[in-house]
Amino acid sequence: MAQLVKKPKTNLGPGFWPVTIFLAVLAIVSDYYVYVTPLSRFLPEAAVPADQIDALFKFLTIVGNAIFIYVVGYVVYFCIAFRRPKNAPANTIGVQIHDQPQLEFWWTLVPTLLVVALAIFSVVIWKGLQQTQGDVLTMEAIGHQFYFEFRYPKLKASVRDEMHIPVNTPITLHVTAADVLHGFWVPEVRVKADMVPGLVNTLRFTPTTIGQYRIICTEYCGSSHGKMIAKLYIDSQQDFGKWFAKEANIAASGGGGAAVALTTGQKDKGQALFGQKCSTCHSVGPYNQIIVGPGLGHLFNDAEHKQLVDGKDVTPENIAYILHNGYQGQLNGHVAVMPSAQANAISNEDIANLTAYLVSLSK
Ligand code: HEC
Ligand SMILES: [Cu+2]
Repeated sequence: MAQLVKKPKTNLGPGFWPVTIFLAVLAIVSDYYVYVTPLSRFLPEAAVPADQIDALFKFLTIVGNAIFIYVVGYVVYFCIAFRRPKNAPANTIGVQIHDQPQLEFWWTLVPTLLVVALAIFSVVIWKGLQQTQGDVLTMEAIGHQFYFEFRYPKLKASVRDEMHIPVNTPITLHVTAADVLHGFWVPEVRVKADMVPGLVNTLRFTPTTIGQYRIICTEYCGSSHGKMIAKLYIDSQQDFGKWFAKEANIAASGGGGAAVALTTGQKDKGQALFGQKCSTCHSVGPYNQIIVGPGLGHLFNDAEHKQLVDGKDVTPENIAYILHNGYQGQLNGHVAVMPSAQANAISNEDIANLTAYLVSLSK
C-alpha cells in the first residue's frame, strides 16, 4: 500500500482552529436558542415535576447539541481536509495516529464530568419525586386489557377510563396491572410508570393547570393496546368535589359506572375455572373433606368453621382477599399453603368469578 505522499505538518490539518471556532459559535448560538425556548410551547406543563423534568431535558439537549455539532463538524472537516489527493493511488491510506495521551485524557475526563453532573441533576429531581407531600390524595390506577381502572379512597365503585384530580393537590398514585404489562403515562405531567401485575409502582405529582389530558398505555399489551387512552381531568377543587359526590352517589345506589369487580363475578365462569385451577386441591364438599386444602362447598353454612382460615368472617370480600393474596397457616397440624392469585395465575376478573361461584355453593 502506498503512503500518503504529502504529509501535513500538523496532525490537525489546515484550517483546524478556524473550524473549531466556527463550531463553537454554532454551538453557542443554537444552545442559546434551546435555552430560551420554553419546552411548554411544544408540550404544556400541567403538574409540578414537569418543569424539573423539562430542565433536565434541556440540560441534556444543550450538552448533546454541542457534542453533536462538534462530532459532525469535525467528521465533515476531516473528510475534506484529509481527502485523498487526486494524483494518489486509489488504495492510499491516511496517516495512522496512535498514542495521544493528552487527547485521551481529555476525551475521558470531559464525558465523565458530564455524566456525573447529569447523575447529580437527575438524582436531585428523583429524590424530590419520592417525597410524600403529606398524604393528601392517595389513589390507585390499575391497567386492564384494555382500559384503566381508578380507585379512590371512600369511593366504593372504581371509575373506568376517567381520572379526576383536584388542582394544586399533591397526588400519590399507586399503579399496577390486573392481567399483563401496561404503562401509565401522562405527557403533560411528564411522569410515567410501568403497570406490572403483582407489583405496585408509585408516582407523585401535584397538578397545577386545570384541563383535560391524555393517559396513555405505553406497553404493547394486546390487540387493542392502541385504544388504551384514558382521560385525566385536572379539576378545580369545586368541580372535583361535585364529581366525587356524584360518583359516591352512584356507588351508594349500586348502579351505573363500573361497579366493583366482586359484584360482577359470573358463577358459571367461576365453576369452569374451579375445575381447571382449584379442584386438584379443593373439593366442593364440607370443610373436613380435605384434598390438599379444605372443602369449599359450605363456606357460609358450616357450623364448625364459622370463620375463614385466616380468622376473618366469611364474606365475599374476605374470600376474594384470600384468593388474591393466598394464605399460609396450619391444617391438621401441618403447614398448609393456599397459593396467591399470581401463583395460581388468575386475574382479578377470575377472582370475582370464583368468588361468585363459591358464594353460590352455600348461599
Ligand atoms: C396447591 C393447592 C391449592 C390450590 C391449587 C388452591 N388452593 Fe385454596 N387452599 C389451599 C390450602 C392448603 C388452603 C388452606 C390454607 C390454610 O389453612 O392455611 C386453602 C384455602 C382456601 C380457601 C379458604 C378456605 C376457608 O375455609 O377459609 C379458599 C376460599 C380457597 N382456598 C380457594 C381456592 C380457589 C378458588 C382456588 C383455585 C383458584 C384454590 N383455592 C386453589 C390449597 C390450594
Ligand atoms: Cu395496555
